[in-house]
Amino acid sequence: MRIAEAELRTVALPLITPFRTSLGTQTVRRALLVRVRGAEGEEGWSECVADDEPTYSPEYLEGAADLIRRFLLPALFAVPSLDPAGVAPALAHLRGHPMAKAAVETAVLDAVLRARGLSLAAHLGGVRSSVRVGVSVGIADTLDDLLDTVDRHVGAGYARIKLKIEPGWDLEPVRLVRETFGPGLMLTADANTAYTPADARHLARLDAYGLTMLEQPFAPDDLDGHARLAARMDTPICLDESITSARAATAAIRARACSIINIKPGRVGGYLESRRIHDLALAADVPVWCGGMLETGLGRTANLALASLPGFTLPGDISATARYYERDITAPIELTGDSIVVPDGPGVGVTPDPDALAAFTTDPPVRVTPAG
Ligand code: SMG
Ligand code: MG
Repeated sequence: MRIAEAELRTVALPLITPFRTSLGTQTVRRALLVRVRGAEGEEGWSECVADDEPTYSPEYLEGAADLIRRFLLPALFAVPSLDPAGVAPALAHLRGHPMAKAAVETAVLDAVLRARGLSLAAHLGGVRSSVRVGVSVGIADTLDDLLDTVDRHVGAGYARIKLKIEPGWDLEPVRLVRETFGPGLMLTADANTAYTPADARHLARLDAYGLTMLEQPFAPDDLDGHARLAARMDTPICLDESITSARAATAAIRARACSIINIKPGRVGGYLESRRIHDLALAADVPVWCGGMLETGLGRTANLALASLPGFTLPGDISATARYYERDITAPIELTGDSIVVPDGPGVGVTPDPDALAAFTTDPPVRVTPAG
């Protein structure tokens, strides 16, 4: 395709309940949406997962919007015949910013696949028509609140519960949830880098609770620290923030810093790089699962396509709409048993609902054309 114009808009969706992690508390999900239109009328949509603040990653929403408008789109306008696989190479001279790049690549993928009548799941090599999913449970005000929340999600059918932890909220909540819900519950913990290797002895006490994994205890660039922890703990270590590319995934596996990988398309620069990480992890016998960034229905639907690949053997952080939002910008995503159906429509398989867009858009959309 040749991109003729693009539109950037920000939506703000109130979360049903505040989401607290070791990085902070979110009550509203602001999301940057990208729409591209091709010279032949092709149209594609995507969502950039950059947050309001650069806490989870160095990227943030306004920065991503600026970068897309000033650098990424102009670089792509200059390509007369743009294939989805050509987007990353055309942007490779611009350093960093995987979330912004992923959003642009995904919009192009959606436009091209829709024009060809092919689903994203089929294009990526998906093998499952529905995927098992879990829910990520934030740090609660009290242990009673935590148990109530977990009980609700277990009752809804989720295949796995992930508890956010931080110093002061770790052994006790994990112990209590394990004791209350029994050994049959698939349980994990995610620290979002809240610990240092000096906490290794403390973290090793989590081994008593049969966690399926401990996610990202240390800083993103501390592969050595994670490798040492992995060597002393029985609980498998999973990396999230550390895995920024296929090359980073290879380095982490070689260093034995993790035995499980969380793949988030935004963090690694898109669905095509996500597939490469999936492929290399599968070859190395490292299970992967699809992470979440509190996406709207648009981003979560695309994640379902990725999670249908064969190496995604663990339930992902792709919950039903009801876990996040009263009203979404797409039709609500529903849980069926412990799974969600992978859409098979062309492209990502959903487009934002115009009424919902009108209701949630915060600023006038910005139109970007080759003329400026
Ligand atoms: O989308 O359900 C979701 C949230 C999943 O916990 C989740 N994401 O580190 O894995 C993670 C976090 C990142 C976002 S919160 C800062
Ligand atoms: Mg994580």
